[in-house]
Amino acid sequence: MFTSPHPDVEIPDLSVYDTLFGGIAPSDLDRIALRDGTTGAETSYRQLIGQINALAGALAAAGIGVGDVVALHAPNVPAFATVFHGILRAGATATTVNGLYNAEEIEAQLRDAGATMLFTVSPLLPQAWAAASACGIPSDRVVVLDGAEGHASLSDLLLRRLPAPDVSFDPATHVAVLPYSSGTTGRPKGVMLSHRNLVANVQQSIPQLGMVADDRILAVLPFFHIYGMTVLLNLALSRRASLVTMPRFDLAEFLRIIQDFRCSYVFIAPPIAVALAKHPLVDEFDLSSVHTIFSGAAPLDATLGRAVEERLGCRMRQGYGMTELSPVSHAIAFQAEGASLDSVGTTLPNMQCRIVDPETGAEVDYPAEGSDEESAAGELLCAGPNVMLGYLGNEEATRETLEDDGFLHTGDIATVRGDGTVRIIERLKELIKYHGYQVAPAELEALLLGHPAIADAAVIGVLDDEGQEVPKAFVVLQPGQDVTAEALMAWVTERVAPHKKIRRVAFVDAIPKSASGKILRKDLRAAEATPAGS
Ligand code: 4UW
Repeated sequence: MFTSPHPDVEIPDLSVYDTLFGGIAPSDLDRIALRDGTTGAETSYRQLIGQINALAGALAAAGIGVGDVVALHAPNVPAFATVFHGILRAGATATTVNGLYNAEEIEAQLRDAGATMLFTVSPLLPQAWAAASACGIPSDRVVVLDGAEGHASLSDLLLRRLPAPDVSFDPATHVAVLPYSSGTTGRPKGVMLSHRNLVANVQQSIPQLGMVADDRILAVLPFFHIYGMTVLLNLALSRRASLVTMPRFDLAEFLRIIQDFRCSYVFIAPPIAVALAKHPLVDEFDLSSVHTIFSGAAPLDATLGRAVEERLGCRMRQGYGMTELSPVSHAIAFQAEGASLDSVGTTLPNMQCRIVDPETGAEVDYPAEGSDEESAAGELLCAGPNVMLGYLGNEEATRETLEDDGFLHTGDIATVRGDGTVRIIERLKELIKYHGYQVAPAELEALLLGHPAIADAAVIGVLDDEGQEVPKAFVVLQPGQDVTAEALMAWVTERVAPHKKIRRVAFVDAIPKSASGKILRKDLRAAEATPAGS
């Protein structure tokens, strides 16, 4: 195995709340924790901590505490931080729900997670309420942050000014959050992350991500996803930086907020890098406040990254991680001037990694430390204090992903170089990333099989003209059936969140399958890489 080139960091044996806010310096209380990028409204650390405690008190009074799961379904608004940390402060578990989900998708997560309460916002209430009521969650347990008739609002709960409860649990085993991820195979599963997992990942990320209290950090990556949750809601707040929230991506608004709020540190996914490198609008804004742009969640093209650095006159960095790793496992250090963008950087402190042949499980030979050599490619496995406890209620999936010795299968093919940098070569697992959002092929395949004209189907990710991944379906029609690609895509669009749309369709005679009936995605990908007619 190989380890981090960085010295280990101390991981306090505390809850997320106690780590982040327990020992806050009095001089930090009046710093601004959150700025609403849309309205400009400010929340200080003092106000945020007061709200977190008041919400925890109201939750406790409603009987919510250790053992309960509360769903949080909202775009990036400052109140998200209050609710997220309030749920954890009350000892309950937060399951964060994608704001783009339709009622059926929300319901599936609420049921699987066993949520008994839901926080949402008024524009998302129709689908949230449909899902909650289908699961038997009563209207008084559906709280609308900005208020709506028939439901409590966040301010109703905060105005009760109830003291936070005394809760006790073991940070190492108590589940703090349940984000959903499809992992290496199948449908989305609840990823059990403990308080210790989240606390560890904050401490592990500090040396390489280098945020400081004077940073104004643009929070456009969704808080519900583990990247935004850990890097923005936990890490940035632990550094006493200021988060500038943006509820949804829109290029002009993104650029305006950076300019007007003088944002210094911006976390993105690769499609935003494409816009920053190429879009003419970028020249119309003053982006001189930005010192660093950090990309993650999908592969960043090195040339594209350089183009962004040159155009904006800032440093570009890349990180890698996955929900099951809380999520950060690798990052190009903030301080590494001139670092090549062709890697995801070095392993975080307190972690161990292996690269193994995915067929045989044999470990590759690692290059000598400091040499220019690169190992052979294989599946990356990671161990450390940030590795999840397991998948909720799915021991089989947990066993397939997590080895007994604590190493987690990432499902990504990687190499490591003598300088400790890791390169992600390709994805071995089924997962598709559309603009950094997870799309589980198994979910789309099950949906397609429910279409009356379809006999068989498989879904993989293919690259569009910008080099970004999009879902493509291979479809076998029932004998005598006729349906156009456009009609099929429209049919899927009506039934899934926008990021899960099928964007390409190919009609084929058969889906390649192994003897055991597994879809041979490798063969579909290989056929895709070979130009038609060759
Ligand atoms: N290059 C190639 C990358 C990369 C990548 C992710 O939805 P999940 O489970 O989780 C994430 C987490 C992203 C992330 C976490 C911490 C961090 O610092 C950072 O960058 C600043 C990003 O996306 O998807 C996990 C899967 O996404 C792919 C890879 O396949 C991984 O298993 N992935 N980052 N830089 N691929």
